Amino acid sequence: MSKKLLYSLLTILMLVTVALVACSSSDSSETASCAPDCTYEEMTLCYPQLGAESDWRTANTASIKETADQLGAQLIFSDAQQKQENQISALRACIQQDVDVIALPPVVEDGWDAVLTEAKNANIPVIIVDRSVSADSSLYAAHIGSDMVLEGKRAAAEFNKQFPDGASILELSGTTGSGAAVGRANGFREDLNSNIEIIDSQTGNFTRAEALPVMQAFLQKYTPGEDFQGIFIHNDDMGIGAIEALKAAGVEPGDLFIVSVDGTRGGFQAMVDGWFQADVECNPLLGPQVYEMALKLMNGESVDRETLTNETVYYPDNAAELLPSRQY
Ligand code: GYE
Repeated sequence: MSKKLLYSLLTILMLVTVALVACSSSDSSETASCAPDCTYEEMTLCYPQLGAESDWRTANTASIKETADQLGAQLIFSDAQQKQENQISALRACIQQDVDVIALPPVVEDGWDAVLTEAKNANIPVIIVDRSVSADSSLYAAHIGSDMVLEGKRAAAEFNKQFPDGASILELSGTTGSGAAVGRANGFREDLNSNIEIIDSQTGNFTRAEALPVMQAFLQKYTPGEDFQGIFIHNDDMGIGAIEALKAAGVEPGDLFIVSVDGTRGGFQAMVDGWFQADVECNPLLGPQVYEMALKLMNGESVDRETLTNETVYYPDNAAELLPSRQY
């Protein structure tokens, strides 16, 4: 065999190998081996929960766990204690275990590109749940959650109605950099009348424990009624922490116009007690939607890229009546 022929044969062999490798990687699409007839019993879903910071979160965790039990799906659950690095480690562990689908409630918006790329390269579809991410949308399959900007707008509408002649207000915001806090703050500012001024805004990290000292510090600086007439609070748990500080300072229910977000039982109780004048709903019961979409992804079916939860605003007038039937 001539040298030339040998080289040609070797080149052809190399090209064929490259083509085969390329084919096999694009062939192993995102569908599971049971597709298109996968059942919930064949599903392992990974849910690296962001924490246990609020009643909303507790209800979300319960919904994810209960739905897995009802459907007979396997769930790999973890609690990142509000730390992104813990969530990323949990995600990597799930990728290593080759789960079928990952559903990720991201603690903050930024910083997910690397691990989402790893999941994509491992052909594991990711559903972003609850809060949003800033990563390119090609790195995940879909998002299921609330419209946080709309929630902020709904809160602004309450202040606009209450203070047609203007007011000064405070804001107790959620976790810095989280989709929930960013969306609510932006929506609120977009729709708030220009004669209503937000004189100060601090984070209480969505927890009762952290909101209490933040409210105490506000009360050191500003006199309720005189310096500010209302407070926008990004979730009910922080609202409950703030109420403790307000009570201790001698503030009475109704002295301030307070609007919160979530619509938990605690929020409803705060309306019954006269502390909150409105509670913007944010529904945590996302389990059924998450598993339904996960199964479609396993089966290679197409899914909606964005699924927003239908929500409303609750008021004190029927809070007592609704409280017993609240699920969270
Ligand atoms: O409002 C708050 C929780 O991301 C929508 O997180 C969620 C928020 C919710 O801690 O209570």
